[in-house]
Amino acid sequence: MHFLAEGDLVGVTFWIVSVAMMASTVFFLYEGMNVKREWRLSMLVAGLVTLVAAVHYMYMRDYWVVNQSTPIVYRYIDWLITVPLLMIEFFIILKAVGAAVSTGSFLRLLVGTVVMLIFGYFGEAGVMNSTIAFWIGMVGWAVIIYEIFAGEASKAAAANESVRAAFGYMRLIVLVGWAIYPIGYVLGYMMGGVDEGSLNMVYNLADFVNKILFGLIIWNLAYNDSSESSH
Ligand SMILES: *C/C=C(C)/C=C/C=C(C)/C=C/C1=C(C)CCCC1(C)C
Repeated sequence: MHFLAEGDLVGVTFWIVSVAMMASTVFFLYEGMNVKREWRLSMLVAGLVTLVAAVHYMYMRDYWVVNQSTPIVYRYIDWLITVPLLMIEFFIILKAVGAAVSTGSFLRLLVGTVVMLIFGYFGEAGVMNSTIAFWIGMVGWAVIIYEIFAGEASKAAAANESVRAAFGYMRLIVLVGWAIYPIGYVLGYMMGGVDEGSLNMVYNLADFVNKILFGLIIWNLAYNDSSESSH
């Protein structure tokens, strides 16, 4: 049997995030029952993101505790499911307020996501040169940033009073919160100055911000919009 050791700081961060993901899931699903009908799907998806992450974090935590090395496969399977779900949120909140965005816009986000993650995986798993993989992955992220800051989805959000602020915070997370991952990658694989433990703590912190805080922003939007109209 392998249990978490007192001195395993990285293991402790895996543990904390796995429990936080579970608790957030309950919170999002529970609150989803109290908001206006239009916001229920957004809350459900926020809860699915943290649920999927909670499951992977249980495995990643054990993998780390036993092997003391990066659970690359679990990490990327998790991202491959949760990142598209986070992208879908941009469209669901627009839809909740009746703004229409084309499927082309959504497809661009999806393609950007897949390119970013597949090449990130190739780089981390040693399938290809980590620097080349990194730059191709960066192009994928750039496509996402363009779409939500200057593309169709951003224009639809700008034209709508009730989602404008939340959309702004959500895309700030994609710009700033998401930047933590490539920074960790550069430090861990390209500059060689960071060990696996530190890289995992960076990724764990990033997941906490980008999944839980992101969901809380959506909850805040849904909550305010629901209480305004309840009287
Ligand atoms: C919940 C998980 C999230 C939001 C994961 C996001 C992951 C990224 C933004 C990864 C980005 C990367 C690049 C932009 C370049 C290549 C290396 C990656 C995959 C770390």
